[in-house]
Amino acid sequence: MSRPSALSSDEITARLTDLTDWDLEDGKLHKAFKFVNFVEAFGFMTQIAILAEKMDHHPEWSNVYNHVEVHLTTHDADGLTKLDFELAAHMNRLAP
Ligand code: H2B
Repeated sequence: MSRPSALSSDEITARLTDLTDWDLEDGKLHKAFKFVNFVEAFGFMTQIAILAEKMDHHPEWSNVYNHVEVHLTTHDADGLTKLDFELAAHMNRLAP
């Protein structure tokens, strides 16, 4: 399957404006989610894990109790691609 190529910094800046509460950290898309408790946080991660596997595009993330911190990048492209923005949009959609 062909993989998308890395976006330019102009494209990244433009796409970031449509993405609520995400920023860039070390060149990766970054957001810190907070949920009411661990079950909500882990439920979110479970839904995203199923989507990520379908997309064949996987997040870098960590969970501590009700916090989920996410970094998105496309390792194959050595940068950000449209897949990172698609996965970020799914996360915004599924987080309460
Ligand atoms: N996820 C992310 N975030 N970046 C990738 O480059 C990537 C991936 N590549 N998931 C996929 C898997 C690749 O390794 C497989 C072989 O398609």
